[in-house]
Amino acid sequence: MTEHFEQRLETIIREQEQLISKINTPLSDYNGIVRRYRNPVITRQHVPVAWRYDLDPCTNPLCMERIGVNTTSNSGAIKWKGRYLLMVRVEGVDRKSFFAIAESPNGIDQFRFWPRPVSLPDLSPSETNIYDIRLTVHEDGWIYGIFCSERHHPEAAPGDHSAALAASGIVRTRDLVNWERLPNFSAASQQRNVVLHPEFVNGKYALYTRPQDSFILAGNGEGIGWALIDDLCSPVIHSEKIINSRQYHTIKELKNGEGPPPIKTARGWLHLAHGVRSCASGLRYVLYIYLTALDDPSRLIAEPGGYLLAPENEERTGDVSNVLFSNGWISDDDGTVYIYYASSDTRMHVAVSTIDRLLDYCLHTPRDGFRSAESVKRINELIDKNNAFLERYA
Ligand code: M1P
Repeated sequence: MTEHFEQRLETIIREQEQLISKINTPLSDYNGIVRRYRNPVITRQHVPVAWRYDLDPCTNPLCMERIGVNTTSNSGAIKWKGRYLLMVRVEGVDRKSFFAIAESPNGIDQFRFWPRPVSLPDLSPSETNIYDIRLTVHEDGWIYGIFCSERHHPEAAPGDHSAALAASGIVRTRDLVNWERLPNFSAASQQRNVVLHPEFVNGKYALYTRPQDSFILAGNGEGIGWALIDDLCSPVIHSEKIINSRQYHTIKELKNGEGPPPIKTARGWLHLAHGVRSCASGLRYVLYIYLTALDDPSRLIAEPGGYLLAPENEERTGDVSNVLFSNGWISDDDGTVYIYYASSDTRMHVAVSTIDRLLDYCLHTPRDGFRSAESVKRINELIDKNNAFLERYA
């Protein structure tokens, strides 16, 4: 080995180890609902050196990176054998995404990738890109992963190399190592952000869907949909009803999409979703929460106005700026909720809350009044209540 090669490799490995073992700390800025952490939990610098570098000094004497990684973002999440696992969307510099699992002992730092990326069964040569997996531990005993399966639009005009079609792919596993691929969902429209509900509903598999007219825009797709299907081995979405709508002048006026599978709580199914609006700087993605009924997960019972989390500080810039996106959270036995979110399609973060706090937020934050006058009315009501309280105890 040349001295240069040896030194450089030693530096690369040492710096990566320092990054992985760095302790994460909560930020002091806290609204009582959800607490952010200082460091991203996974970045492209976390991706194993052996996936990127040829470690043989004879074939890589200058110790250069051979396979570059662009981003590590939108990750599914699961607690598995006492460890916190993220199934990360890793995107190469060639723009192709794939999945790779990283695990942490505590959910907030020390995420380390498993030795190899996930190799999913390859269904069709036309499938160009896969991303945004949601992991559902289903009561049928399988762990399912539903993800976006993208291909070039078969009817794209000559010379149009951008038109794409989004469908939803399904895999299932019992050990997170061996994956069985099922046929992609068949549906009337393009579909992204399809999420499997963890329990049977009326004896059927239940899905959160996101009908969309085109690859980017929801168009006439009015929001997050709900569909029941008999069989995931020949999965056909026959009909959908909208359970969480888009609305003018809200955080989700352009489109919205279900995040991770909902969490079952004593007060209802707790959902995390993303809402998108259009502005001068492009599309702005924020995260919001809503609650549906335990006896009917498609019935909305509470939805606070506005967002839970929006891009802040360094989160605002990246590969696709002004975006927060989440497709994974973990609810621990003690009630702690780890919300894993990507900022600007570039890096993964964690924000921590509890079931009690999220329910309190959901049930006691005013709903969106849809008009400025309503917003002022709500603030005045709170001021009146506070004044009455303060007078009573003065
Ligand atoms: O770039 C922001 C997001 O854009 C898409 O979101 P949606 O599914 O709501 O259209 C996805 O490509 C997502 O991966 C990405 O983070």
